[in-house]
Amino acid sequence: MPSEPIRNTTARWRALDVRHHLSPFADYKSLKQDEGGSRIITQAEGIYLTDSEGHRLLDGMAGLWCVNVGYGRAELAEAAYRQMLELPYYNTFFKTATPPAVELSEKLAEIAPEGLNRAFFGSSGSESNDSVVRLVRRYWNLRGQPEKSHIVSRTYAYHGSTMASASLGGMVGMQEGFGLPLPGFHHVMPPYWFDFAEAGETPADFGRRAAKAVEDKILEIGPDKVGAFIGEPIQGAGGVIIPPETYWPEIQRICSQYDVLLVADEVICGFGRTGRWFASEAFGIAPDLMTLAKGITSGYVPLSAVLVSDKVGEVLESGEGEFAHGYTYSGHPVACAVALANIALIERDGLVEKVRHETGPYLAECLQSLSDHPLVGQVRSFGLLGAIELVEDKASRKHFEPLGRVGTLCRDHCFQNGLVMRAVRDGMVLSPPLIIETAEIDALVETARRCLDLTAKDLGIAL
Ligand code: PXG
Repeated sequence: MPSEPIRNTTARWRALDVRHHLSPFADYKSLKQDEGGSRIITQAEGIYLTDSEGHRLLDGMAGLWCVNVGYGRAELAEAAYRQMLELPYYNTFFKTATPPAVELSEKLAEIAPEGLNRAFFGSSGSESNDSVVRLVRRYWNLRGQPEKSHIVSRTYAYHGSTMASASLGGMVGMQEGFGLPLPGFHHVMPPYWFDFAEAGETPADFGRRAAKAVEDKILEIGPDKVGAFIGEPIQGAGGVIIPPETYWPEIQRICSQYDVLLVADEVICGFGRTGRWFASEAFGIAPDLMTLAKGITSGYVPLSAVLVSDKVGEVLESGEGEFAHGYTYSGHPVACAVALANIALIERDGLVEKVRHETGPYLAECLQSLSDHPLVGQVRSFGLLGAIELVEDKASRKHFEPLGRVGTLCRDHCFQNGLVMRAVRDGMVLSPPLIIETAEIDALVETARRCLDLTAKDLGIAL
């Protein structure tokens, strides 16, 4: 008797997930025992995901802040296919390179802010931030100041999940129990007015105080020991923390004054997310190093880069000996070919301008309409990055206790109602694909309001 064919069913996939698959950032006990495995996503088109049971979800997070051109773009699949037939792999070690790697380096130099003319490739934001640590140390070694190896970062920063990039990051949960941060990594308060400002402190004053925390830290460690400051122009995974206008100009001044390299982590902010090619342009930041990933290929294949300024590049190129660092897949030809096709799509469809002039302002306006909701303490957005803070008391900006519970309630309602919106503590965060249309933003915000109502109902709050 022929054996029963293996059927691809939800039950089978979930069973395999429980038995064999360890997901990142998961509570294995509860995922495997209580929930019976992960929700299985099988398809996607435009801004919508489909799960294995046929439910359709509006992806308000563009995957993990990365699917900038939306799902199902044949141009990217074709670019990968063509490159795989032509040259699926060759490395960029030992004095070799490939056309896609050098063509992409040039294209990035063209679209990046002034003076960032060189690229060092990796396959993830974490890898590229490890490369940042190496580049900072190499630079100061070549400058004859090897003791300038310390790096200053911020609480709630997310720079990746390797040992070095999680040390750069400011997520305590990723450090405790793992012997992190490694020595030489320091953290100061983020420019997060909503949670960190004192009563009556204006955003402008607070922005200056948050920048001064960086200066104080540099002075505490000693400017002769601090090699770099790293920051996301807008902190993404930390909760879409948009700094006051006074913050970045002060950071720029402080870094110049103490001869500290300024690193902009644009892994989330880059490739049109903020209505500029890079958020550094919007905030007037002139970085010495810039980390890119995610939107560089719209997440279709893994790729990342560190863009290196002329100032740093000239020192690297004038020093004796090799830079002993790199990855098998640095400058992977297929990934670079997909990145080139992705950038061409962003240009052809005018997505940067669309976010800046049309959908960014429209999202801001629609989010504003949620401010009257009893749970909403603040809405904020910049381009297509948005956040809705849920609070117990609007006037004092007091959060519910324990922090994170209400955000999770709201997120679960969103999922049940066809919307992917993440919770960071009790902030609901949004980062939809850049192809989203205004009518789809209406649908997104309408669902969000419905889910806020359901959350309020759970909490016994009258509407
Ligand atoms: N820098 C920034 C600013 C990021 O947001 C990384 C570096 C690391 O990139 P890789 O490719 O190594 O993951 C990130 C990644 C979340 C979430 O839950 C955010 C990220 C990754 C996973 C989850 O918000 N950001």
